[in-house]
Amino acid sequence: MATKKEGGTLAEIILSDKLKKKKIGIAVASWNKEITGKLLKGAEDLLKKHGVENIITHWVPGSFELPIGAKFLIEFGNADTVLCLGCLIKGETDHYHYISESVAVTLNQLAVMSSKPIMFGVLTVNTQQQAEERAGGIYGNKGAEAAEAALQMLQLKENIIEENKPRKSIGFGGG
Ligand code: DLZ
Repeated sequence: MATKKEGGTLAEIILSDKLKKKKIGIAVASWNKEITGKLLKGAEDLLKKHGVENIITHWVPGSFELPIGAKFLIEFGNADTVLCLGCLIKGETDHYHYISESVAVTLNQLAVMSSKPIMFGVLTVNTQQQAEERAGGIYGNKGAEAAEAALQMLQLKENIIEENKPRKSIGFGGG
């Protein structure tokens, strides 16, 4: 059972200038483009609302190619985070299961191995209508939610780095 998302958790957060300058990569799948285009728009609108301008977007053929697209964006595009946007609609064969499982697992591995937030903004639905409902319809826009989660994770990373910076001792001599 899907739940409607009530408001964004980032609504009250003002991003620091440092966070606003982060490079946001977006890998978006061309399959089901009428849906993924809406996810992309939702993500871009949310990022711009928070003052994030450094966005690089690249299209990949289908959701199966999102992990390698994300890796390219990190390794060669120097992205600080990557939003992966796709739409898998269940068909008559098992194709959907192989792709969704492998994409979810690989994106998480990539995030953990690179220490960079990689967002799973991939709809896995049974029908076109369910996809529409999650791409700016009654269940919100999962592209915008992926963007919001990325900002939250970048903020968390910065907070942890800041908290663990070695402190300069004032030092009163005496070795
Ligand atoms: C082949 C395929 C199928 C059947 N369905 C989808 C889909 O619903 N959503 C999607 O993003 N991609 C689909 N693809 C394409 C695969 O993701 C991939 O691009 C091809 O298998 C080539 O590797």
